[in-house]
Amino acid sequence: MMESALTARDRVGVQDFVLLENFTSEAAFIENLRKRFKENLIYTYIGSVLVSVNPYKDLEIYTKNHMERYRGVNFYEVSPHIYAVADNSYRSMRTERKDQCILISGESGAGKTEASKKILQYYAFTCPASEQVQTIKDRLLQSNPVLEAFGNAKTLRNDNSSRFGKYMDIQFDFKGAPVGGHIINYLLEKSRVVHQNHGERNFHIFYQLIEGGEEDLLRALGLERNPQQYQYLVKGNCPKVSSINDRSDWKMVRKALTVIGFNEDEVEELLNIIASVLHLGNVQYGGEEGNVCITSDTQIKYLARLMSPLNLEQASSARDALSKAVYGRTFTWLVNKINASLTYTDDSHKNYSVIGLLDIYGFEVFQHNSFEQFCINYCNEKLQQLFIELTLKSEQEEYEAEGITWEPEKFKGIISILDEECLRPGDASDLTFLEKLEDTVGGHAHFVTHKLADAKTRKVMGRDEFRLLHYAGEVNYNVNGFLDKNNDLLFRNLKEVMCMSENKILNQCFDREELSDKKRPETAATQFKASLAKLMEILMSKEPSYIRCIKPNDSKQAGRFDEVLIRHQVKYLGLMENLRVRRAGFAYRRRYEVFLQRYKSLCPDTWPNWQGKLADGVATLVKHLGYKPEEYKLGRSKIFIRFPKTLFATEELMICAQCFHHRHKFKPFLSF
Ligand code: AOV
Ligand code: MG
Repeated sequence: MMESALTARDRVGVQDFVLLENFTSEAAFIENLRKRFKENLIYTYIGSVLVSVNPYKDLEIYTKNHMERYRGVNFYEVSPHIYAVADNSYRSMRTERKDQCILISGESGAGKTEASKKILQYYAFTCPASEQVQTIKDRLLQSNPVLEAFGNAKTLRNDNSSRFGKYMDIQFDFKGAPVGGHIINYLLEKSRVVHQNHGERNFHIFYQLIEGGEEDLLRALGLERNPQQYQYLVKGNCPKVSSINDRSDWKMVRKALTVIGFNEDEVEELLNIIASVLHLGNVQYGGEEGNVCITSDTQIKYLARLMSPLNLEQASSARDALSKAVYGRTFTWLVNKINASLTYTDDSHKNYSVIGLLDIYGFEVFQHNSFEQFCINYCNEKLQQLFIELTLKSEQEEYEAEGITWEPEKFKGIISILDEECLRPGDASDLTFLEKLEDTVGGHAHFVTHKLADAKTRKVMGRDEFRLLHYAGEVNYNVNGFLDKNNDLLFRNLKEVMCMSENKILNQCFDREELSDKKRPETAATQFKASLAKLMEILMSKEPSYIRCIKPNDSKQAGRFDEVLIRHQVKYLGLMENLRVRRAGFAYRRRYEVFLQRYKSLCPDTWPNWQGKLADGVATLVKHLGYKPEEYKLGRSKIFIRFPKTLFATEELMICAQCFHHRHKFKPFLSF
């Protein structure tokens, strides 16, 4: 039924925070998010930045019809959507001939991976295609289930948590067709292969294979259809997840591998590796201290010979190091294989433009945080820093004054001390690393340890922990295992065995040259740091768009808007500063044709179509609307409006007109 403009806004809020009357009020900001969330309007803009709140339920807003609706349409003509961001980047790439990137950020479970998939689907559907291009489109889409199977896992924060960082270039030819792609992966959380915290799982692929693999296949791999049989799958005591169907996922992954171009032999070799890791995990040791042997006789014999001179702990950790290396390298091999399948060979298409999609692992805090969380949170901090530099520069000082940033440079200090301890012969240990940290960064306001803490903090810190105050919150890191994980070493003789493997994939993963290389390989943290520095360069060379994902609650539930949690994210994502920057200067600018198209019905002289020059049409229109000279300026191709209230008034006129006269002729602006 008819609804006045005011009640419409009351109900669904404003679709661009720039239109908020009380734009400096955080409460008003959150209230607007809440209203929209209640109406299933999960997307809202801050200018061109898209804020997205995870609905935790399937919404009917990703259909082909929706994709059609956003194709080639200007940002502000339709309600906020991730498709609008995708389309806008695409059009900028085509018209301005500048490479684009879409940066998706937010904490673990906020919806980054889903967002990146929706963008890819949008391009696959809306971009032109020939037969060859169709193959690339299919492969681009199918790379997701494969990489998720091998690189995602259930954590306490997210049932499908990315355990690696991913940057994907989509390459477009001069016709705007996607002709190729390239993926860069960042530090996979390999430790998950051998250990999972309570309530978490190993990587999806293990369960998919065991639950979904055909009888013959499992027999050939010597696997039983019961995850509880495998040491590497029981640590988290969580074999089943209600939101995950391992069996149907298996079918999907199996098909995806074929689309990507795996032949039967390659699939077999890949699965042999996955099964070997499970078997390896079941290798148990016994015997006297200092001379243990393998007690499970069905297991691979060579391990006995290789690992006997070790004590129980050393033997187990050598075994686990092998499992991690095998899995980690296989993952990288998989990414390379996908990249090869996405390489467009036609020379005439060498000249392409690019849209890059960044989907990293989000900021995360657990009861127990280790080296992996340190790296993940460091990565998030870097990305946040980039966002501040590129969009909030004018507000940076205030932002820092609020105490919510900590330059990622500080991490470098921690990483170099960690490296020093890793290289130092003698008594270096996780605890000496902690002591060194106390000596060197101990004075920093955002760093504290048990020894340095005040009485209150000390109560919630272990003696083997250090605490960092990140932009997104405080995290206690337990130093246990930091040195080993950073060293990431594998016994030389195990490497030798892997080099001799008949499995073609393993053979490519373990290169003989590595054995003769005398140089010590770079530590994990240093490699990661370098790869992130390169990533920042890539991102800086492109025109960025931002999607800021918000997690509405900690229980993965639909419809629950946890205000405390959301306020925290609004704060640390810098959304209020973002809004302030947008509002500074002319709040609102729009191209003449867009402005005229939208509001032409409000003036008899411009309705139904303005025949003359666009600028004159806009001038006629605003005059009719009673805009005062100080309220606006006409540029070469755009109108600039100084005060949002002017825009409110016009928008409200529009909504009234829409309600009373042309309801179905216009796309609503303030209502969905
Ligand atoms: P993340 O990528 O940000 O976390 P995901 O994209 O995996 O988070 O989202 C987590 C879960 O939230 C998904 O598995 C969906 O169930 C749900 N979800 C997210 N976005 C949507 C949406 N637009 N519509 C419906 N459901 C959604 V992490 O990888 O853990 O940092 O590291
Ligand atoms: Mg993810």
